[in-house]
Amino acid sequence: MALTFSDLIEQARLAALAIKEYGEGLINPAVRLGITGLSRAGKTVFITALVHGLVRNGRFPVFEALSEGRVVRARLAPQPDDAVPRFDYESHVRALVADRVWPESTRQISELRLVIEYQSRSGAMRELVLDMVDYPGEWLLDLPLLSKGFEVWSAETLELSRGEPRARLAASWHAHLATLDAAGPADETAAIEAARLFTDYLATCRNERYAMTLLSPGRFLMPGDLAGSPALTFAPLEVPRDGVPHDGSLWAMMRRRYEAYKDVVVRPFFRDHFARLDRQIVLIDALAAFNAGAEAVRDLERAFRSLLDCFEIGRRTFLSALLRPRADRILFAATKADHLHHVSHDRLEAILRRMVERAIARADVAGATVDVIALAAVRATREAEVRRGGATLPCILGVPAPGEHAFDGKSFGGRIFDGKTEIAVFPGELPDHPDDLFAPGATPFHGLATGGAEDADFRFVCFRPPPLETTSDDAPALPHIRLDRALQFLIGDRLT
Ligand SMILES: Nc1nc2c(ncn2[C@@H]2O[C@H](COP(=O)(O)OP(=O)(O)OP(=O)(O)O)[C@@H](O)[C@H]2O)c(=O)[nH]1
Ligand SMILES: [Mg+2]
Repeated sequence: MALTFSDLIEQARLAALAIKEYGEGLINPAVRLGITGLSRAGKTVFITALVHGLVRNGRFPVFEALSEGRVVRARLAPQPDDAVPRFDYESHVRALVADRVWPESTRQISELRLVIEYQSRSGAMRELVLDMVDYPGEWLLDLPLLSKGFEVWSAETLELSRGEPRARLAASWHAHLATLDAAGPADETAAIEAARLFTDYLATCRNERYAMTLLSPGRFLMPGDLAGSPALTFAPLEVPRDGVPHDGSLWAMMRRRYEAYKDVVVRPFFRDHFARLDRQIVLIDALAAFNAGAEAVRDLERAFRSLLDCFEIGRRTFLSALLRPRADRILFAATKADHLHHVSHDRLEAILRRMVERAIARADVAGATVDVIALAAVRATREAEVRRGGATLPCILGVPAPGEHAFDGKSFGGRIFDGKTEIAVFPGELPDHPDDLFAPGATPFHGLATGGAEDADFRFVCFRPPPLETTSDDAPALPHIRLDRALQFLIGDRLT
């Protein structure tokens, strides 16, 4: 692909950043940990639980530096970028631990720096600086736009919107689109209406019943400080993939805004937060997709493919290759594993491995160490065996969040949970063979998108965060599943 002027400027900026950080890194060894994940994947909870565990000496037996007693302390420190808000760790911990509610959806980018004081295996006292960034997951799917012009993006978005279940949800937007003349004069009212209907379509696709993930542009769903801005007033048009618009046409206007969106919103986000990572954890909530159905699972896979292609683009920039080692460890993590009995954790891992296997194959070639795990940053459930009709079902016990619907086995009752009562749930069994899930047109199970809740094979309920546990040395800690293994993989080697 030929380099455009914007690409060259971008590379020059990356060069300047890399040189600055290289100098800083000599004084203060830092690890920039990328916490990547789509909306609701569990990024904010992951960062909060990880920091809480490190600062409060949580129960992390697999995290060697801590279990060997070499971590002296971990403390929060002022972050490196003055222009980015601080991650509101204290409020998130208060919500999780004191109020036992989950943090709200993230609306803005934020950053947090943690300093781990530790003793190396040779006995020397050292510090490791860990920088983490949190952001709204919706924005992640803007990254694939960088390599696409308006016409290709329009064609792909329209093609996707013609498959089920999206076609049903796109009816109003499609009807309006049919009235537009792309080559006709630029019409602001038509552009506003098209953007509004297109945004409505994206929002409906995201609804938990359909749980579609491949939804861009990200700021349409989570505008941040751009709400109402003209940069968001565009929508796909029915135009040829390789066509060029006439000046003054609706097409030319939409194309200009699309490019402005990439320049003003997407490129800076990519530059500042993705092209400079040392380690990466990619969080994937496969269970929400299972609730919705097989089409949602395939959509999630498509979204990750297009995303992981972008990381390839990021890596190839010449200075990140020369001056700054790219992320040399990548962990793919299926989150919220506490929604399943542990007998299903291997299946969840196998499904995730199948979803990202192309990316894994490439990363192996490029020399990065890659692993896949199923984890729960915060474990909200316990396990139980429940006998029903002579059979023993592997169930989980937890307190459903207030407002969740009560159900019995597969049929929903009208009752709404009060947020206090503990229930036992058999969440369903994940498929044994991940390949069955991804074959086009396969319907290996039923989800909410195609029928009523009574017919759904899975129903992963939102449980309230758990009360604190007490560790062996009487410190209160948040329960988790394999958070320590994730930590060991991500930074264990930097604390030896
Ligand atoms: N049981 C359980 N639920 C979790 C866990 N992590 C996240 N969740 C659930 O998933 C929801 C989303 O988690 P967040 O951490 O806010 O997700 P996010 O990736 O920051 O989402 P955005 O801010 O929208 O991008 C939470 O409100 C919880 O309901 C976990 O470890 N266990
Ligand atoms: Mg968040």
